[in-house]
Amino acid sequence: MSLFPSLPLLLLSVVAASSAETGTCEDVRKTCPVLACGSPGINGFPGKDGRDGAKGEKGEPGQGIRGLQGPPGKVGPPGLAGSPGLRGVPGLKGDPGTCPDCNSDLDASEREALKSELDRIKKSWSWADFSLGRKVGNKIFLTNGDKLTFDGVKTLCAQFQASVATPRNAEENTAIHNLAKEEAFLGITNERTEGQFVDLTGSTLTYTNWNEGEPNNAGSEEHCTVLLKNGRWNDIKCSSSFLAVCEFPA
Ligand code: MMA
Ligand code: CA
Repeated sequence: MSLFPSLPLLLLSVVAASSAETGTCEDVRKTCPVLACGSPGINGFPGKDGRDGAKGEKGEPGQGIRGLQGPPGKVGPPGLAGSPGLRGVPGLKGDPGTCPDCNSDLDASEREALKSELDRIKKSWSWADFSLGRKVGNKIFLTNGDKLTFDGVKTLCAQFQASVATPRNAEENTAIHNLAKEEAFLGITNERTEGQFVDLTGSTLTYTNWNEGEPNNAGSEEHCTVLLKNGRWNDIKCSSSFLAVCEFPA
């Protein structure tokens, strides 16, 4: 037998080698002539749905029309107070007042006469250094020489639209001291609150000149004040009688 295969067998080998790559029925039949080729089958049903894919990236904003504006927010806290406004225009002039006790029936010449008489009296007090009176600042201290209880002095002074002498400083205290040659009541009491001496308007004193050891409320019944002969003060019984000194506006 020859060393080389026959030519037809060699060709068949070459065809068989190439048919393995294409795989049609025709090709297969060439390698296996026993097989008969039929018409192609119809397509099978689609396979089941695959798994969900990975989530996609966020899309671009939509192009729809903008929604309506929301309602206003809550009211905020009150702001700081503003600076004061400008001064208003002055009001209208008021109606004339009534004055039942002021001699409105005086004619012009009578009023003028009264005014000059008052000026004359004021002027005389301004230089006066009488034994019965002393002027200090805008006050005149006067005495009529009477010795009265504290209530008696208050009543006397009130009759002249005056008040009981009340020294507000050392100068006034000296003026009363020079006027009074004996102990004189001052307009200073603690009748309302023991331990608290006040003036006759109830105001706290801003000037005092108590004698040594005073006020001592001796016998628990000293609620009035006298100016002693040494010019200092002593608390004393209101029912005792001392010199009456009044003070007048000048
Ligand atoms: C003493 C002294 C005073 C007191 C009087 C009362 C003479 O002074 O005790 O404080 O007010 O007595 O007479
Ligand atoms: Ca006393």
